[in-house]
Amino acid sequence: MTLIATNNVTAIIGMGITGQSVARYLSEKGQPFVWLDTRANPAHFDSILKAYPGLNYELGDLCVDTLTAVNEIVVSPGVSIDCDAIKLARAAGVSIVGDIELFIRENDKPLIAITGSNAKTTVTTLVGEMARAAGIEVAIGGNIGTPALDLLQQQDAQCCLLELSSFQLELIESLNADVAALLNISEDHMDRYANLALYHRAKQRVFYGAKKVILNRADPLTNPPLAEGVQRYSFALNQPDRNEFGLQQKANSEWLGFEFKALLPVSEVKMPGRHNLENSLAALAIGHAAGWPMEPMLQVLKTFKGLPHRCQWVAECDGVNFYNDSKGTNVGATLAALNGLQKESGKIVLIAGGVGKGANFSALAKPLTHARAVVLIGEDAEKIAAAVADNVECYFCDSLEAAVIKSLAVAQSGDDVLLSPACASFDMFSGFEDRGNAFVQAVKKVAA
Ligand code: UMA
Ligand code: ADP
Repeated sequence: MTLIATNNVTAIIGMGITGQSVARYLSEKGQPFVWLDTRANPAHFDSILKAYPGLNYELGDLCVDTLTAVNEIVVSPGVSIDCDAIKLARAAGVSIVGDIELFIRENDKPLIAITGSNAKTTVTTLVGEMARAAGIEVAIGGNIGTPALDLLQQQDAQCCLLELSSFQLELIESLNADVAALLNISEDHMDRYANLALYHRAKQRVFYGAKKVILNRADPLTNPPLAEGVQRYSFALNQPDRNEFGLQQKANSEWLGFEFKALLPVSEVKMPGRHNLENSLAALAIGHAAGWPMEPMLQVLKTFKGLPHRCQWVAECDGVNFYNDSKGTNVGATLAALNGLQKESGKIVLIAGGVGKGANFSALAKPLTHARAVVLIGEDAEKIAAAVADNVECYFCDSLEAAVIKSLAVAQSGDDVLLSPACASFDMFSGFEDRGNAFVQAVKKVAA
């Protein structure tokens, strides 16, 4: 069915959880809308029709006449704005925004915004735990799962915490966050961006209008544009200086520190891997910038074990430890996991492969020189092999279960087997959780 929208109507594109939150929000405001989805049969269509009797909707190719006739288009993050219909609407003066822009217009609470190519969900969760430990009621949403507009319902919240993707940041005019953090930048979503510079530009939008900024001083691409009166804090694994979080030596051991003060021995941080020390420092920097007390934040680091599917220890078999890093869906994440788990004795057998999203895998070659082997699965297995085979032994397997068996066969006692695919999972699984669960099952089978 095609219904042409009229003026003073908002268009929503996408019937996923973002689109549904926008529809709820506009309905409450009494704002009429037309709802579009480019799929012929979107997943939640039947329940949407039930919830909105008489809905004005369009399925299939976006209709230029509809999009140029509305006042504003709210585009879901998974929908690219680089298409003719949206471009023509913009040229015709129609406002193109995302759900986060609608959220910013309404939100009157302090806002913390976190982005980066990797570690967003870990750091956002950690910061949320730190807020609670400091006695602050916090509403958490965005890319982490709860759509931002739903946070407006959490009236008791004293502060809002958003994890933001580049897709969401693209559609924001000015975020004006009280604290904005850019954790790291490495290639991701290269099937949606023509080059790294465009992706980087989208990520930098987290800093627009920010009062306090957090950057990673080991990653120059996280440097915010210069602006007067903006308080800067940084984190990295080196020795901290003024306004810096980092690692320092105290009594022959390594400590997390701020400026010249040692805060917590590294040995007391519960999350595994050196990259999680970076994440701990980033979270402390964000909490400190938000004005929260240090002591309860440090207590959280002593108990927070990290999230499932992120460098999670699974089991040990014949002296070989298995780690599930199924959420390692790009090259930067896999590099962090490889470096993070590296130890003095024992080598890593890496299981990688899947849907590469147009990535260049060559950055994996050098660190894999130190690995025992790479076991490859999925659509882009050959592509990864082409990039790394000169540096490390490569094996190909038809399934993740076969890859686990092969990994155990090539590993030696003291080695680690790491599933960190550097790829999305959709060629073989319904998502990274499904892939991680399949890995855990296969490991438990060989370890039984
Ligand atoms: N759709 C189209 N045309 C397209 C693509 C999608 O019409 O070209 C429709 C689909 O048919 C579907 C709807 O859009 O009906 C889905 O919208 P969506 O892809 O924007 O997904 P949502 O369900 O709204 O979830 C989004 C984020 N998804 C993406 O960015 C792809 C979720 O992040 C986020 O949790 C949620 O909003 C709440 O903010 C997920 C994600 O994969 C976890 N994010 C990427 C990542 O982390 O790498 C960026
Ligand atoms: P995101 O939400 O950005 O995808 P997650 O917290 O879910 O981030 O972690 C995703 C993956 O990023 C992990 O599985 C791990 O491989 C990698 N990772 C974790 N910490 C870091 C870090 N500090 N730098 C780079 N990669 C990291």
